[in-house]
Amino acid sequence: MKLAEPQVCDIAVAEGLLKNGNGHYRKTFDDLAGLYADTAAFDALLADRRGQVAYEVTSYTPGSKVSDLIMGVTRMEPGRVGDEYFMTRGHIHAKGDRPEIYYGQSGSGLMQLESPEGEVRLVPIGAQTICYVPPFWIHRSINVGTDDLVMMFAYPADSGQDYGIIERSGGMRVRVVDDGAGGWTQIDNPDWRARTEADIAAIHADAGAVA
Ligand code: S6P
Ligand code: ZN
Repeated sequence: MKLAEPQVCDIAVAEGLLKNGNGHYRKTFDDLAGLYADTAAFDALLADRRGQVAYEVTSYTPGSKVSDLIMGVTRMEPGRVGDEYFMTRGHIHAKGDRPEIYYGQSGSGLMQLESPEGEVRLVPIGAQTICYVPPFWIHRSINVGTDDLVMMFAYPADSGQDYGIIERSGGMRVRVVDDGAGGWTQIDNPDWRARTEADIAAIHADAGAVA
């Protein structure tokens, strides 16, 4: 059996990039319409920063089998839209039972996790923090610092991402905002709608687990 060759990549921490990978995408602020609560503040930000990168992902994908791992780096700009800190779109893995690890490289972030039933966890991530995102948790990263947030990640290559789950519930259950003293605090998202039993059952049915 011909085995895959090892792949060696470097994490350029200051640039926030994985070098020698095979994937790279950027999300500009224009791509993030609808993500933040304060739409007037978002429009003001866009007027200044249209076309500029909010976050970017560089990665290495060896293949698409469950037995492969995708590894990569997310770099996110610091800042806020109104009171709300910059964040990624967030998703659940399309095969919901696929886990992920995030490994902080620089900056100050949070991993926001939400279970299908609506439990919330906010896990601080700094350099050298490694966070295990268990199966079935919706996850997004948030930059609560004043510098770029750079995190390495790895997850099974057949996981896929379902972004609609957050839109369907009116956003995630809490929003992370400036606490007025240079830190962060969480507030309830009044638009959030709990998932139904049928929604939750569908998430588990899409697990894709091998028995
Ligand atoms: C993929 C993994 C990361 C994120 C990246 C951007 O499962 O969690 O690669 O894709 O941090 O976040 P998002 O929410 O825009 O995909
Ligand atoms: Zn993920």
